[in-house]
Amino acid sequence: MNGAGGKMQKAAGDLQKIAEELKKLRSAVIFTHTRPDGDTLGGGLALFLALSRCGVRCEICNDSDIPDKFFFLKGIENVKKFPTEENAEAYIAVDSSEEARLGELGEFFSRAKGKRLTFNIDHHISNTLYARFNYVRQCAANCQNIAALIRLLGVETDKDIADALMTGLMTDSGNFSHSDVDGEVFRTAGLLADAGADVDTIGYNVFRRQSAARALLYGRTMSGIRYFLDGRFAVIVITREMLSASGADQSATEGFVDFPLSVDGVEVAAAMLEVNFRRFKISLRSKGKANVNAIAGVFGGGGHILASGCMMFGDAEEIIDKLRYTVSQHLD
Ligand SMILES: [Mn+2]
Repeated sequence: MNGAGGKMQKAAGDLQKIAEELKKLRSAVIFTHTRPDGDTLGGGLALFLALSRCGVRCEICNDSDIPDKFFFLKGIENVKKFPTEENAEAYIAVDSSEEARLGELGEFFSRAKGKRLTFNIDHHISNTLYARFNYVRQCAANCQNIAALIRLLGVETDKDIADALMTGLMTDSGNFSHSDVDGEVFRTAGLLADAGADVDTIGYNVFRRQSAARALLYGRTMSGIRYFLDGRFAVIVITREMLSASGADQSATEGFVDFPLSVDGVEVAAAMLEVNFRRFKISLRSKGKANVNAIAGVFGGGGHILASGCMMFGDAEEIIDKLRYTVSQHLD
C-alpha cells in the first residue's frame, strides 16, 4: 500500500530502519497527542496491538480524557494517562508535530532522550524531528504511515488493527472528503476493508451518534443563526445558559460551526462559545475566499487558512460587531 501505483510524498526518515529497531525492543511506551483525535488514537492503538504481537511489552498513553466516541475501539481500555513502565526501552510518539503536542506527556518524552530510544512517526509538515528516530511523511492521515510500518513489522493486519487504522483514515480525511485525499488513501483503505475494517460501525461512532443533550443544544443553536454582510458571514452563539438548559457540556459543541458554513452564500462562519462570563471562544471557518487564520490573528488567535480560532472578551454584540468588521475587510 505504501505508494504502490501512486506518487509518494517525500519523507524524512527511514521507515524500514524504524521497523527493524522496533522489532528488537522488549518494551515500549506509545505516546498520543493531547485532546486526542481518531488519527492519533487509531494509529497508537494499531501500533500497540502490532508491537504486542511482536512480543514487545507495550503501554499506550494520552494525557486527556478519551472522548466516548472512541470507546468502541478494541484495546482503548489500555490507554493510560501516564507511563507506568519504569524501564521501557523506547518512547514512540504518533501524530504529534512537536513534543508540546503531547501535552503533559511532552515532559516525559523530552526527559527520555539519552536514556531511551525515542521515535516520532508523523504526517505534519511542521514536524520538528524531535526524536532520535523520525519518520515524517505528509499525507492525509498518519494512520497511512502506521499502516506501512505495521506491514514492515511483518504483522498481519487483523480486524482490530484494521478498525483502528481505518478510524484514523476516516477522521483525518473528513470521511474521505478533504482536498488531500489521493489514491493512496483509498488503496490503504481498500486493504483495511479487506482485512475486516467495519466502516459502518466506525462512521456511526465517530460521525453520526450524539447525545440527546447535544441534539437539543444543536437545534436551539441553529434556530438562532444570524447572517451579516449580505449573507456572506454567519454567526452562531452558544451561551452558558443554553449549555446548562440543554444539559450538554462545552465539548458537545464540537463541529457546530460547520453547519452555518454549509449555508449557500455563506463564506465565513463563526461559532461563539461562552466559556465564562464575558469570555468567548471563537471558532472561525472559511469556504476559501477569506483567510480566517488572518482574521483570528487580529484577535490574538490563529490556526489554518480555512479553520482558526481565538478568544474574545466582552459583550456578545460588541464581539459580533468586531468580527463583522474584520471579516468584511478580508472578504473584499
Ligand atoms: Mn493526524
